[in-house]
Amino acid sequence: MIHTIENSALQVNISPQLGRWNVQSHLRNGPSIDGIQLRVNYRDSFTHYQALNSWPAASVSRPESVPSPHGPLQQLTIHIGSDKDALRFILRFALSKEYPLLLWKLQIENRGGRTVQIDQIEMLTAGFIYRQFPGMYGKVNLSPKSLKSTNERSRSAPSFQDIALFSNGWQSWSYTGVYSSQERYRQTRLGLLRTPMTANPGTPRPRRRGLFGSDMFAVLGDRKSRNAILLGFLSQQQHFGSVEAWTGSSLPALRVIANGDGARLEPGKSMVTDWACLQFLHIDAVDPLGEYLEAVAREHRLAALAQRLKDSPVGWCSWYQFSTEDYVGAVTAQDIQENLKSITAIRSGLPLDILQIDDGFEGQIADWFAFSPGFQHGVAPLANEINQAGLSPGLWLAPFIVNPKSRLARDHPNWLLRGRLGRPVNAGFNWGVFATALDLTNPEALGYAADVVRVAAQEWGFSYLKLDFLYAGALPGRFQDTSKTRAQVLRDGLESLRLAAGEETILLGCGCPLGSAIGLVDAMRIGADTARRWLPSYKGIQTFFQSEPDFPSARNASHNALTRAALHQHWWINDPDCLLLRPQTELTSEEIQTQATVVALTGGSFFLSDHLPDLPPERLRIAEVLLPLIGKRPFVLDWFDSSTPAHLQLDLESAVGHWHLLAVFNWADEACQKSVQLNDFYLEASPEYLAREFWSGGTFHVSSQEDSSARIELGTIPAHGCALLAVRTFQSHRPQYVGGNLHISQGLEVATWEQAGNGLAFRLERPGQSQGYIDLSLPQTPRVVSLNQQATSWESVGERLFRIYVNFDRHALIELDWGMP
Ligand code: 9PG
Repeated sequence: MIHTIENSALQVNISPQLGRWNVQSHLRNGPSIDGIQLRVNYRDSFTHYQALNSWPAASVSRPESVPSPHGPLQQLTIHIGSDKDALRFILRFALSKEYPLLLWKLQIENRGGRTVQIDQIEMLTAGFIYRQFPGMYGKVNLSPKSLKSTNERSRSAPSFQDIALFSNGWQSWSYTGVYSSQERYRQTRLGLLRTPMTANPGTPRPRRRGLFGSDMFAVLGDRKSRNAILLGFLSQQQHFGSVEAWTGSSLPALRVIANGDGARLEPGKSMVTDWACLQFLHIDAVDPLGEYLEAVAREHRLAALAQRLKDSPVGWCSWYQFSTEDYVGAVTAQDIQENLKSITAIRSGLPLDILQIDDGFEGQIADWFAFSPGFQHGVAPLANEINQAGLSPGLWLAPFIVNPKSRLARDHPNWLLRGRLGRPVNAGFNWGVFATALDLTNPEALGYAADVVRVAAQEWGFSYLKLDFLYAGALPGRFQDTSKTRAQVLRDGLESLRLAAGEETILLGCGCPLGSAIGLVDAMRIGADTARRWLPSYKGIQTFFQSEPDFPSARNASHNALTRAALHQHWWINDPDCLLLRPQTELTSEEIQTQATVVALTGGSFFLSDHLPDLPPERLRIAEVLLPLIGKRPFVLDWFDSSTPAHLQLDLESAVGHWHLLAVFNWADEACQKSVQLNDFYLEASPEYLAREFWSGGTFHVSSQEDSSARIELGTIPAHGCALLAVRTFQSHRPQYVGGNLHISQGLEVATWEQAGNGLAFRLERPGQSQGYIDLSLPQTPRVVSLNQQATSWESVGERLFRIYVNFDRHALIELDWGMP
């Protein structure tokens, strides 16, 4: 007998006799997956077992409605015994009426007399990944069957060249992006120096072309039909989730795995997975991952949590100025004080809110209550000074990682997580050593980590904490509590840190497995560190390091800021890492403009990290034009088509009406002719557009009358450069704001806009002192132009285009008229 549940988006058919199920989209030509299997790999002290290849003695209960954070779910429950009847499995499928997702979870009960260890729970296997799979294989159908019946043979042949996978990286720094079927999964070449940091040990790391891993969720899609399947988990509270996908032939394959980590399940005990989740989606939907990301947010009850942070944080961080080439902190209290002084001095033009002290103040990583020689009096007096200056003090801490040379390692050897041979685990090579980690299931060790956070927030007075190297709380090892999965250990650890910090403290997660921190942190680093160079290097050597996918570099930081832009404001505020502006780095001015554009258009937090007393005014200006932050999540138009997205769109609105910011990036290592094809973006139809490029100031009239593919020729864009256009529908008979150099949005600075007859009056608003110009399109040449009732200079800069020079403090009222009185 086949059991069916369905909602408006999809239908699930379950065959307990076969131990298989399938799921299909209700859309005509929509995708489907057939012959799906589940599998549980477990062991006792003697033998490895595999369960659920068949479902012996399955009994299916009638669908029932159960309440959930996603509204009522229609749930189907299947009880399955194991071959030896020692383990019992309860499989639940659930559908919501409102949301297009399928959810399922598996509960495992140990009814036998022996403890078992759960290694891997395959929540879904379909299609052929490895030859050694026994039995029949399911099938993943991405492209519509019905296309085959049309005459267009060429279009109907589902070519594997068009299949691609969006893969999410393990933690903050880990590479995230889309792979085409001809590529290989990007991995570090530095082996055990780095894998403990940036890869989940339970996520497959295949080397074969077309075969990829992903963490927590992944999207398999067809670039031609634009159909895609999202698979993943709604939370990472019970298990870390991994996806493996094969794209190298016309029959793709998928596996969704909950990492069991060998956690022990004692007789009489049971465990349950997080919800696994499947969604059929359209690659070109406005917010393609939005349904899934919001379901994850609901699962963590994010809406109900206190909203500490509405606006993205703005501040200064000490790391990228005061660290050495080999990533060691070399900052002093005096450096902090000098920069505090500068921040206060330049505040009227550049309002920074947070001064965050990074790595280098502590006596040693793990010895958080001892201080380096540069911080004789600790950091509490600095927190006080920063507070006195009207800023929020921020502090970096890495509460789960341990330097083996620390006092803590010496004094509390039993707090360290150890591997099979009894040696402290490898947490990756950093600070010139192989770091190690705390065993967070040891209550004293976790108590210490939480106390560090409590003292920093509650006693020293830091209201913003950057909690770093958090992956160290999820390394594999022999935990004191052997019943816990690594996901449970990290989630519990992070919950303790949030509790210790208090609800009021702003927490930034960094080096953190993403899913574990949802609902616990306010902001999250979503990419590799930036650096003083475009490409990764170490101690000045670039050759071995430049292809490292998640090593500190401006390129790697910008890449993930784009590929993970979708998470912003769904799960937290994205942190794209600092923007380095000083001329003393190896970054070109185009690379800096590109990074500034990425940071501004992806909406996340904004931190500077230069020694401010030495920063030239023209560099400071780049920061000024980003404030106030726009804060919005953009459309990443080619998120599924380019490994590093090159097309961003942000729709904005102010007193001047609505307009579009379009960014085009040249990620190539050489200069390149670029043009903007307006119909690549989501614009309203119009016979003519008016566009202004922010960094060069060039203006363009683009007509689409004769040629439906309206195009802007941008000329040559240098290597790693970009163009940022503000595009507006042109209205020849009315005055129009075209843009200017006051703010990167080219329009949010306009607070009011009134036109009457041949006159125009509008107000500009900026955080402090502003000097620059704005460009207007006017039906005729103006007669007089005034700024706050004083005449101001202006000039004609093109056909009906006029540039008005402005210099004002916070508010400017611009008045002008044209033509006959
Ligand atoms: C302080 C730094 C800064 C930085 C954090 C984190 O791959 N790596 O070797 C690697 C080294 C350092 C690192 C990230 C990765 O930096 O992201 O902002 O706080 O720690 O030590």
